[in-house]
Amino acid sequence: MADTRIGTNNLDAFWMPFTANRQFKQAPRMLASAKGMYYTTTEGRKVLDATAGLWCVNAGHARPRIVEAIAAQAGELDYAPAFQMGHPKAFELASRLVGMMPSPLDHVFFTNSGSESVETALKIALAYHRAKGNGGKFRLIGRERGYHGVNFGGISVGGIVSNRKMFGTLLTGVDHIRHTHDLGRNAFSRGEPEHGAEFADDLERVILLHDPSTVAAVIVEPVAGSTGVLIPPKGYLKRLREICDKYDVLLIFDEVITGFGRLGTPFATDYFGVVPDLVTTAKGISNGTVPMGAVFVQSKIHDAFMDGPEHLIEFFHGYTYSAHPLACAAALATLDTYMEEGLLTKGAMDGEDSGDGKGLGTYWQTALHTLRGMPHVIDIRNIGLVGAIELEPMAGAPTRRAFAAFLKAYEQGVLIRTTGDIIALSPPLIVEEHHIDEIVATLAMVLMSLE
Ligand code: PXG
Repeated sequence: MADTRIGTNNLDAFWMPFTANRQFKQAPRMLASAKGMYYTTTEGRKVLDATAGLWCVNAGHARPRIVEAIAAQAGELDYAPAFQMGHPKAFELASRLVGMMPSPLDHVFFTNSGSESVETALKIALAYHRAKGNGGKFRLIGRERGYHGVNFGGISVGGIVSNRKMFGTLLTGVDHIRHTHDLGRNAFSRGEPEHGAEFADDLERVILLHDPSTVAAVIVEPVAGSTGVLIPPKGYLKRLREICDKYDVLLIFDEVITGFGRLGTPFATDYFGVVPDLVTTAKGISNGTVPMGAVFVQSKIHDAFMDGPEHLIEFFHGYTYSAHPLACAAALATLDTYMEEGLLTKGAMDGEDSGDGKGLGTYWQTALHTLRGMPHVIDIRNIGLVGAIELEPMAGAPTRRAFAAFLKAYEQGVLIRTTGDIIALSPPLIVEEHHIDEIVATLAMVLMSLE
């Protein structure tokens, strides 16, 4: 048995999430602290964070305003019951959040994670149709290669085989539309790919297959993150919206990753000019500090519940920690930081940024695409401050090449994410040109050294 002890820590006790536990415990990668764009490991090594933690630390690490807000809140009001009681910061945060969304998305329901936001949105969608007298609309539609967290609703509508196959029958009444990844036509696209708007027609096919009277909602990530940054073809999301309108099917955007500036706009709904009926968020809402999620809901949906006697609960759903005071304080300070520093448009292309007119998106795009032609690279794609480098899988050993890249990059002082044989990049939005240069130079070195 490998010695899995570090100091007095027995590494065996912690069953780590989504981790190759045995590999990790043979050579642990331990982070001790973080500041701005960098982590520091327990060995004292600095590692550039090219993943914003797990797509969540959009304003960079240990931002003083956020740290202070959390500390002060813990001393002032540590907890307030979430049901039948309130506290002012929850209402302040909700008002500020809906102010950032297009107008019919006028209400938010608070959760503690992306997974909980997804469950919440699916339940609202089903209950809405029932409240409108359309209880026969019970089907939920997801998409291949979709990731919507790990709870039962989320894995049911999710389209990742390994996240589903071990867990039995899942939700019934769920179907999936096809994904939009098409390297044959769209490899090395910059921003939205040209080809594939017609993939949206698969939604119409599935709705008609089951009959529209049985279909409640469809959920998609505007840009699929976890399965390797799959950017929607031009016109695709607009077409999904039209099909949903035609058949009275709710459109849910899962913006857990795309929300809060990742695409160079506050939300993906801004980027693509498509307004969904519900929007799920988490991660960047509190800069990854205190767990939090929020589901944005259109007024027509919210108002459908506000019926019946006023002393009765309208929606039987919620969490002990919905709108937790620490999370609210963290989120308010996070929004202040985003606004003051113009971070939500930092990933825009040159000339599109509302601040100094110089978005970093163009620099990011140009820098990433210099890796074209490097060994094993079969695609590079980017949008806002997200990028992906897809590698040719090793014959007979899928994922192995990308995992080797992850380990090498970490040794070389850059933290990246890999999924399948795809390297995904999503630096904090405070990233500067010299950090981008460092990420790209390290990746070039790593790619050259891969088997
Ligand atoms: N929806 C989407 C679109 C997500 O990306 C979730 C829901 C679930 O959120 P929680 O907070 O329950 O984890 C996510 C989470 C990765 C990676 O590296 C992505 C996520 C989480 C961890 C790693 O791609 N996305």
